[in-house]
Amino acid sequence: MVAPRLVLVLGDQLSPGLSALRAADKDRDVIVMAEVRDEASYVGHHKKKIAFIFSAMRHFAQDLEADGWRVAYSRYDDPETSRSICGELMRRHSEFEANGVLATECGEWRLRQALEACPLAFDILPDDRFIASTKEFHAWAEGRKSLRMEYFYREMRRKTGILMDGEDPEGGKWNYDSENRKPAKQDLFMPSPMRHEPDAITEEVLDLVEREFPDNLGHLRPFWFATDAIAAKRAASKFMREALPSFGDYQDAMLTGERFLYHSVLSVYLNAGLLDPLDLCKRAEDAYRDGNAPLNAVEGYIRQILGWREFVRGIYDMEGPDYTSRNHLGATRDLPGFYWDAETDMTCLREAVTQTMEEAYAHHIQRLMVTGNFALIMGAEPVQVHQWYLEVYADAYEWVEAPNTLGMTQFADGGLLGSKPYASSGKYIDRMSDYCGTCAYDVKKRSEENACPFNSLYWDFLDRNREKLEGNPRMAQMYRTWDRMKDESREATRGRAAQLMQKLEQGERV
Ligand code: FAD
Ligand code: DLZ
Ligand code: SF4
Repeated sequence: MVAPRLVLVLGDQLSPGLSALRAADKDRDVIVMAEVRDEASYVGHHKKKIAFIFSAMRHFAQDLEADGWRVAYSRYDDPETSRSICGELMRRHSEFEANGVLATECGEWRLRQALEACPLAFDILPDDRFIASTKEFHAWAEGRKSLRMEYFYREMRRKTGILMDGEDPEGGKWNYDSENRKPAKQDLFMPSPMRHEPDAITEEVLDLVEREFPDNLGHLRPFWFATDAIAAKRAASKFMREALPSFGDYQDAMLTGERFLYHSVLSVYLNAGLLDPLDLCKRAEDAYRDGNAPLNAVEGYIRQILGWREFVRGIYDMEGPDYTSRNHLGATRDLPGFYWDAETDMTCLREAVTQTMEEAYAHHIQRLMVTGNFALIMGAEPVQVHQWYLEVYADAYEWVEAPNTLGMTQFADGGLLGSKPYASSGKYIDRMSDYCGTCAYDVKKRSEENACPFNSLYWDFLDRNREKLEGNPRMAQMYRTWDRMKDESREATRGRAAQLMQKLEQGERV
C-alpha cells in the first residue's frame, strides 16, 4: 500500500477548493485539522474569535468526512493533542506512517516560520483563494516609487473584468468615493446582519471556550456568527439584498447604538475561507446590473475587497516578518486601560470599545477614525496597538490586520500603505457621527477643561512629529494652520495635551 500524505487544513483555510485539497488524493491521503494551544494563545484572542474558529473547523471537518475524506481531527481538550501545528503533524505522521505533508501556504509569517522549522517533508502550495497571487503583487510593486491602492485596484478591475465597460470603468469613473460620505440618521431603515442560532456543535465549543479560556477578553454570548459555508452564504445574501444598496452612502457614518449600519459583517467568514472574495464581488456586480443597487454602493463595496483586501495582503507578504516591529514615528506610550474596559467619558471611544468587546466587531471607520486615530495622536506604541487589534476582532489575522493597523492607522511603516497619517481632530467624528452630542466633552473646544481630547492631541501630534511629517505635501496645509495660530493658543493646546497625557499615564479617567 502507498503511504498516505498528510493534508494540513488550518483554521482560516476552511474552503473546499483549497489548493492542498485540490492536490490531495481522497482515497489515500489523510486530512489533519487541529485545535492547538499555540494558535489559540499567540495573542489573547477574543472569546468569540476562538469559538468561531473552533466551531467552523469542526463543521468543516464534518463536511469533509461526509464528502468521503479521511480526517484526523484533534480537539483542544483531548489530552493527546500537542501544543502546536508542527507537534500535531509529527504525531499524525507516525500514527499514519505518512509520507510528507501537503499544505497551502499559511497567511501569517509566524506560522510560516514555525512550519519551516518543522522536521517533516512539506509540499507547500500557493494560497490561490486571493484574486492576485503574491507573485503578481510583487511584479506590480517592483520599481514603483510609491504603492497606491487605487492603481493596484484598477489593475484588479481590468484583470477580472468586474465593473468594466470594455476597456473603461463602468459609469466612466474608477472610484465613486466622493458620493460616499453621508452622515447617517437614527430614523433610517437599519438592516442587521443575519444572526444564527448556535447548533449542538457550536454549543459544545462555547462550553469549551468558557472552560478553557475564562480570562480571555470579550463576551462569549450571545454568539450568533455563522459557522459553516451555507449559513455564511445566507448572511451574504441578506447583506446584498438589504444593506448593499446604501453601503456607499453611509460607508463612513457612525451612529450611537448602531453597531453595523450598512456594513456587511462578512470579513469574519471571508477570512476563514467560508466565503470567496471573487464570488462576493460578482454578486455585488450582479446586484448593480440587475438594478438592485446603485453604482456608488457597489463600486465602494467591491473596492474594499478587490482593492484594499488584496492590496494589504500583498504588502504584508512583500514586507516580511519584521513589518510588525516598525515604528516610524518612535511612539512609546502605553495603550490606555479603556481600550479594554470602555471606562472613558469619550462617547466615541466608549461606543467603539463596548461593541468591540461584546461583538468582536467594529466597522472600518470606528477602527480607523476612533480607536486607531486616538492611539496615533496620543503616541501609543504601534506594537501594542497591533496586538490589541489582533486580539479583539473575530476577523483578525496578521496578514490583514497588521498593514491596516501599523500602516494605515499608525503610520508606523512611514507611508508605505497610506500617503499621510490618518490623524484627525474631533471635527471629523462630529461630522460623521452623532456621538459628540451626548459626550461629556465639547468638540468645539481645544484647550479648555472640557475640550474634546482629540482636538489638542491632534495638534500636539503634528507639533511633536513635525520633523518627520512637515515635508509631506499632504500635511503642509495643516502645518500652515498651526503656524498661523497665536502663540498663546498653541501653548494652551500643548498644555491641554500634556495634561491629558499625564492623566492617561497615571491611569486616571479621561
Ligand atoms: P465592510 O465594510 O462590509 O467591507 C466589505 C469587505 O471589504 C470586508 O468584509 C473586508 O473583507 C473588506 N475590507 C474592507 N476594508 C478593508 C481593509 N482596509 N483591509 C482589508 N479588507 C478590507 N479587516 C479584516 O478583515 N481583519 C482585520 O484584522 C482588520 N483589522 C483592521 C484594523 C484596523 C486598524 C483597521 C483600520 C481596519 C482593519 N480591517 C481589518 C479592515 C476593515 O475595517 C474590516 O475589514 C471591516 O471593518 C470588516 O467589516 P465588514 O465585513 O462589515 O466590512
Ligand atoms: C486563529 C486560530 C486559532 C485561535 N486557533 C487555531 C487552531 O487551533 N488551529 C488552527 O489550525 N488554526 C487556528 N487559528 C488560525 C491560525 O492561527 C491561522 O491559520 C494562522 O494564523 C495562519 O494565518
Ligand atoms: Fe469623541 Fe470628542 Fe466627539 Fe466626545 S466630543 S464623542 S471625545 S470626538
